[in-house]
Amino acid sequence: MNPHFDFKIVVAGPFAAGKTTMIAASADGPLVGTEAPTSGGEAAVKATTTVGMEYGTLAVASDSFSVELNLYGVPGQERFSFMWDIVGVGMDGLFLLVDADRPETWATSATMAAHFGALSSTPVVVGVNRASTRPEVVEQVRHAVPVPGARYIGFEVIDPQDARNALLELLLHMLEQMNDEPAAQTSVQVATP
Ligand SMILES: Nc1nc2c(ncn2[C@@H]2O[C@H](COP(=O)(O)OP(=O)(O)OP(=O)(O)O)[C@@H](O)[C@H]2O)c(=O)[nH]1
Ligand SMILES: [Mg+2]
Repeated sequence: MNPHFDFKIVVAGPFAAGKTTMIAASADGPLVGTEAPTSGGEAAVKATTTVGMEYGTLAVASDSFSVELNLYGVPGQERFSFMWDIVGVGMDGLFLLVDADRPETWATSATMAAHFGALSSTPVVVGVNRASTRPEVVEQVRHAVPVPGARYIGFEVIDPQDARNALLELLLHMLEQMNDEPAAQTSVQVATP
């Protein structure tokens, strides 16, 4: 029987970057969420915001092992930032979201990367939402949100296939770091596409 691994991935990023949308799109089942109505200026951006933590899972298979990715979303709003420390305990990888269309939020993405980087030196993928066909924006983000050792990808959080592939990129990054060798030959796919 193939070995099985459980990994904890934290999905972080500024308010309205698309964290909840990404976990809902990529998880195997419905996510466990903590949405509440937005208030103040945020209400003009969207109707609800994550106030606690959200959780979903994604099963991944390969020829030689199986993996359960446990996806934990954190609130983007600074006033809930104490949750970042709580949710970050024991994380194996960080997926940091950046919104390609709101460069005014990029500094907040960088702040969050530094916050989680201080908690743990796990592998990081910086996912640039709304940038699957805009490599030039991904390059801009690479400079504006510098995260040592991170991989940068452009994708769409609302596209389940795209969101899952982005998470698989982080998984490969994590496996490489575990084995200290390139995982280019490792083929992983979602267990139930
Ligand atoms: N059309 C479109 N809408 C998007 C895309 N990405 C995000 N959205 C929308 O942008 C909003 C993102 O909201 P959430 O997923 O709640 O963002 P979040 O990062 O979880 O926000 P907080 O938890 O409140 O910090 C939602 O209204 C999404 O439907 C995209 O690529 N295309
Ligand atoms: Mg959310």
